[in-house]
Amino acid sequence: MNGSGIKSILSSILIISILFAAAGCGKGPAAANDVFSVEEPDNDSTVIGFSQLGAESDYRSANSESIKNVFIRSMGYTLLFQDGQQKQSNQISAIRKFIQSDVDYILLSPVTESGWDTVLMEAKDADIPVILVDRTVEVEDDDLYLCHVGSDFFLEAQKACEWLKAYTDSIGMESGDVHIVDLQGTLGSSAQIGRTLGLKMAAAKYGWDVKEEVVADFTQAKGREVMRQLYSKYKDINVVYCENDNEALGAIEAIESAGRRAGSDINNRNILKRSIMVMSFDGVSPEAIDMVKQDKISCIVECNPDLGPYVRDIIDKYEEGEYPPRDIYVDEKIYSSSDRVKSVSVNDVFYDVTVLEE
Ligand code: GZL
Repeated sequence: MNGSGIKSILSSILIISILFAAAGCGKGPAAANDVFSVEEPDNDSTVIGFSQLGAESDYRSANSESIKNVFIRSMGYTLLFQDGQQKQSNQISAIRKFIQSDVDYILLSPVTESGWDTVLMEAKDADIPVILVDRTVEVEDDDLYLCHVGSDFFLEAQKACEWLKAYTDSIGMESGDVHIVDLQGTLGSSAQIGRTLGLKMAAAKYGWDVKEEVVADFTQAKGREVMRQLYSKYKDINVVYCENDNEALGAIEAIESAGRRAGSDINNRNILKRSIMVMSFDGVSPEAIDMVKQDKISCIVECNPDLGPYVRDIIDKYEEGEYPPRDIYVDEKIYSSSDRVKSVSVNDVFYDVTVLEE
């Protein structure tokens, strides 16, 4: 690291310590809402600034841990971590501080897709490569980031909907009898955009009745609140499409507090025994996985949070002059409580279904 690099590290430590103190941190273990937390920097290390969008879900916590686990001092890195607390303004100010600190790379997990052109142009002008982690952005100039590594959210939705189609066919249920509500993730996030669009297109193709889409923000509390409202409004709901596991756990609470059962038996002739199906995405929360084993969640399409190794591989190769592909998508499974659907096909590619049993 040259002299200016050492100077910028020292300035970043100064910035971080000021912020650390301002956030009331530095007293005991780091608080969950630290704006900055940093491992002791080493002047010869590669400095990574990571703007994480928040800590709203089990996926998010696992995703943050995955990045923190790979960019460690013993491996030659210094990680500056910022929890944006679901606010784009926090993420933009963090990116600007990373630029002032002259970091070597910026990682961004953007809370929503739009509004990044200006700050990413500032990073480009500072000659700092930006890697999009998990979600992606919608920008005028695709040259504003090096690459995106994460999930194909539209494909995730296609897998979920093909599973639902195959499952309802297997129990002899007519498409017109499928009445769905969509508990959406954070509005404008690429995960929400892809998962909502996938359901819309499948419903149009198969003739399902999507009664309403309501934002549930990827959280359990909001999932519970929204499901309560929707159940009081529509008594014929038989499928709840949750755009992540935390919402699904909340929806199950609401279903059960209404005296109904969450499960796959949605076509039982005895209305008193008929279940309401809950579908979801992620497969990170152990509680959600357990709900599949209990047949309270019928299908989870995995959303793989373990992106740290992929990002480090991108950086290590880029340091050697190798440019990454534009988009790097991670492999993801499909979990189900039912063995009725063995696999699903999307665009002539087959994806196996993993049955989870108690
Ligand atoms: C998807 C990720 C989503 C998860 C949610 O990659 O952005 O955000 O599905 C999380 O759990 O809140």
